[in-house]
Amino acid sequence: MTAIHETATAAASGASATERFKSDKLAGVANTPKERVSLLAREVLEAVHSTIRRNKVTYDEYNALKSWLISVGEDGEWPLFLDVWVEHVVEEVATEHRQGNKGTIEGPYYVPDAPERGAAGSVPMRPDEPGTPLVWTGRVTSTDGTALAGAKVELWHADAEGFYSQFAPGIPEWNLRATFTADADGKFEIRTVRPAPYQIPTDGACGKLIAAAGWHAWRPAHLHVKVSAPGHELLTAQLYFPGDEHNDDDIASAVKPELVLAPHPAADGHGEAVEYGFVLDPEVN
Ligand code: MBD
Ligand code: FE
Repeated sequence: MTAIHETATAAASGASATERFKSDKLAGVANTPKERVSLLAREVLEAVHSTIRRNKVTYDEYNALKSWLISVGEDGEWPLFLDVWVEHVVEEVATEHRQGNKGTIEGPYYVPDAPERGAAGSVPMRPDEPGTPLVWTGRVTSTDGTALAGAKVELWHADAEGFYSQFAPGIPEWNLRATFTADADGKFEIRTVRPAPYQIPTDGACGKLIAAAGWHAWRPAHLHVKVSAPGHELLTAQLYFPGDEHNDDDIASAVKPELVLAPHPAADGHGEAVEYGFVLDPEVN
């Protein structure tokens, strides 16, 4: 299509994602006992060893793996690889105690501090932003039903061609990214456009694995959100659209039935409207 898409390479998106994933993440595990590090590292290695033994992995296969792992780093695709094939289980374990909203994985393309839009407004978009207009109304409550006035709803999503601002080149900064603040009743109203199904980059190391294994590279169309309120657990989720052919075979295994929206034609005949609210779990101290 345009030059924008010719330059939206895996290496470019990967480099941005790697750059944005700050190295200070190690601070959070500074007090981890050696015993736990040893246990986790040993179990992962044992799983690799047993795969090699069971399947009689050859030197050619070992060398291909080694070369491929090197290229994951060179292409900046560790964030993509981990978020697509590992994060969903971490999310499952981290949130299994919750009574409130289901969440799902964050993925590689969140950027904090998106422009503020108050309780109601339009996300930043280009004047000719392609895609069906979508008006989304909802309410943020605690598990006991109380409205969470002032709750933050951070939204980010791909455009109608599957590209994320700040990661694909040629898209204005903050395009389709915004922060909303729930009103006194916990309510918000978001105007955006429907995103497209998303194909993860196929020209880098992750794409090589997908092609070599005969998998597909698709995620269903999705809206990403982080919903937060004082005294409550941060909810990271994605919302999906009914009937998307990839809802049942998301490459990132991140779809849950509770996260599928039910949009309907807007009353003014212009695009679609949808209602979806969030229930946050109080923090346990
Ligand atoms: C995405 O947009 C995404 O949400 C995930 C989880 C992985 C790759 C791209
Ligand atoms: Fe995404």
